[in-house]
Amino acid sequence: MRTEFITSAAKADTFPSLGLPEVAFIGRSNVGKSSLLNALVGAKIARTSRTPGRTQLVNFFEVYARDGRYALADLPGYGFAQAPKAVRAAWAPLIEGYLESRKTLKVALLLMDLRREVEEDDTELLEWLKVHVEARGGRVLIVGTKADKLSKAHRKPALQKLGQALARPPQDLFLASTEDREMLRTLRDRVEDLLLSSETSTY
Ligand SMILES: Nc1nc2c(ncn2[C@@H]2O[C@H](COP(=O)(O)OP(=O)(O)OP(=O)(O)O)[C@@H](O)[C@H]2O)c(=O)[nH]1
Ligand SMILES: [Mg+2]
Repeated sequence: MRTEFITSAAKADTFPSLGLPEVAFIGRSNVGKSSLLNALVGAKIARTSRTPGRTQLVNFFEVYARDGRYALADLPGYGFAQAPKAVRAAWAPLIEGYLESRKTLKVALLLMDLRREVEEDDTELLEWLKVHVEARGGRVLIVGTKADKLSKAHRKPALQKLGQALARPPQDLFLASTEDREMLRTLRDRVEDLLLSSETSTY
């Protein structure tokens, strides 16, 4: 598996036309989007940071996997109160522009920190994903991140609680930790299956 950085874009009209099925990493600032992307492809290719709200662009990558090629989109995080007003104001149109225009978006990963409660902006985002992604036949998976920060016994219950709060079925819920190969493999297999299987892959 090889991954290449394609480009960064600040506006929908500069998003690249890749002609590949795409998976997007979406979620609150600092939830671990860039880290999970890196862990899934096994390369330090997306920039991560301890300071929330750093990624204010959509970053596109191309993956050459055993079963085919696909694209990854690392999106900027939302819900960071300390971000400058201009940054917060730019977020919604950028994400909505992405969701509206990205016809190749097959899988949206909505990342949620397992240790946090679901908040209003999370449910609002899920509504956008239903309207833009699911309505077009794409899939939305919920990923509970930083599982390593919880004891083993608390992981599944925390994930189930997330699923209930967001009203999503158990088969669409995944645990993730950048340190857990088994979790990463399970998630990657599911995502690649959705992206590359003949029924959904028309690109
Ligand atoms: N313990 C643990 N820490 C993690 C994990 N994933 C990410 N982190 C940490 O969480 C912080 C934020 O990670 P990022 O991947 O930059 O988060 P992001 O969602 O891309 O953040 P923005 O781009 O700012 O929205 C970093 O300090 C990471 O090291 C994980 O699975 N386990
Ligand atoms: Mg990031």
